[in-house]
Amino acid sequence: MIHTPIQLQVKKRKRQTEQSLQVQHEVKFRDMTIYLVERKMGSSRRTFLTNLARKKGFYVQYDLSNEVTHVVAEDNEAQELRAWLLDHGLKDKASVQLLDITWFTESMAAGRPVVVESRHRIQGNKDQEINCLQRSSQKVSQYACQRRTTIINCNKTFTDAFEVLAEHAEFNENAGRCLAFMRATSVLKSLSGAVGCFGDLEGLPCLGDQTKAVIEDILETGRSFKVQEILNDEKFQVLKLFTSVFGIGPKTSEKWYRKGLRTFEEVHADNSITLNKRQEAGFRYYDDILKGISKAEAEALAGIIEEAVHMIVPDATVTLTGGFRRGKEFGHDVDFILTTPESGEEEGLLVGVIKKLRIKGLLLYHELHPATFDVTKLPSRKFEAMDHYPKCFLILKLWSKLLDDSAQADGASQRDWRAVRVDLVAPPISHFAFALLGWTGSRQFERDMRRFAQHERKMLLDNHALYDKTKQIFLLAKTEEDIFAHLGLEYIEPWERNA
Ligand code: DCT
Ligand code: MG
Repeated sequence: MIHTPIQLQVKKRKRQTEQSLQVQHEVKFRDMTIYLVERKMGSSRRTFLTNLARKKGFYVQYDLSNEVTHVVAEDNEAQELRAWLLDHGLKDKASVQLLDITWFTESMAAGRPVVVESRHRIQGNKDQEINCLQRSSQKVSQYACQRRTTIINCNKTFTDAFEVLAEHAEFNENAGRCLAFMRATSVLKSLSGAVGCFGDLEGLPCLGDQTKAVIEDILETGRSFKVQEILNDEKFQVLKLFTSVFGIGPKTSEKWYRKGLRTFEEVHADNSITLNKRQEAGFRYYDDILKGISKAEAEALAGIIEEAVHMIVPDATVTLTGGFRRGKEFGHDVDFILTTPESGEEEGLLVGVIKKLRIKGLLLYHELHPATFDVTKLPSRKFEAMDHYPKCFLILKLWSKLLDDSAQADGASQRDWRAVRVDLVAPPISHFAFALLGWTGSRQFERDMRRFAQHERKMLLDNHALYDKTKQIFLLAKTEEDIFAHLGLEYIEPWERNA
């Protein structure tokens, strides 16, 4: 059958309407937008796969917009596919991943996006691939707040190594070296593909000679000798063990190491050591806290906190922040921001919530830090300083029965609950946007946003406010978008802030 142009238009419109009328499924994986290439796949298979992915919580688009992050094709040769995509309006080729259908089917089977491996990529000849990564690297900003970093890290081999080096530098109180490795980690995490050869690093910011030497080692031998040496070092292992306890930082760990202590048993047996309340709780719930918290557990906790909050202030709001707001599947704690419609009720709310949690038998440990808020001292120049909002650090009892997955129950100890770390912070409602931005993190993203504000805009940003030094005024913000706009930055979604 031959279609006239008008028939074709009608058919196209009909198809678009059909697509827009489809059942709306909840999007679980917000940090990626998939586009399935119809070329060679055929329209009915494409529709089938689209529906399947949407049902599983993936966001699939029919149009090749700038939002697309993952292009999936079947039986397409690399060069032909690239030409076809350019022809169909793909603009920012460097930031999308070109993936074979195997990545898609594996992700459907797993019920979540599987990590992109090089076997999933649709690759032309090697030279083209290298050039492709180089071209994208020229645009990489030195500031994390100008990069989009999802939880998908294509360069884990390198970033794991850098994280060891950063921690080692921190233990040795070498803050500059620590920051250098953290910045390099953050740049590599933002790349849409894996670094495959030394040439790929050209044009990338924040990579010094030392970081490049580590990458070169890994590229050549699959590992870094320096990192291996640190991992095998007794002192590093002991400091890592001690700092893994809630309440014990590098300074205390170093002190204990110098005393000759190497194990928890030795710490407990040493009569000259008096643990503070936080450290006691850290040891008591060590195994539980070390395990980390899943997204399902974070959601269950949100319900518990909301219930307690609403018993004190019925119209208060509870907002999940920290790593979970950035789309992470696991975290070491759960961070919530509480706000009340009336400024001034914040601290009372925290006290009340702690009381309710205690009555319910859920409070295992609490530490309340009252507000040290002094408006005349704003904005703070101490970028790394704790903010001044009232907050509390808690360890709560999470009943296994609250979770759908009974496998979450602590089988080993036969307990039907586990201890989890929760942070609550309660800024005045007028400061909500700044607190939300600050507590969403990541730490590197926040650091770079403050650095960008100061060096590029002559502004001071912290968890409380944004100050324009040239105009000598505070810039008000109701939303995070307002803050990005004041700074002249493109908005970066929370799930793109995993720097
Ligand atoms: N933060 C802050 N001031 C603090 C502590 C934290 O502004 N005194 C910010 C930085 C990141 C965010 O709050 C959450 O902190 P964490 O819970 O330590 O980090 P996370 O990104 O949530 O990671 P994790 O999954 O390990 O909890
Ligand atoms: Mg957290």
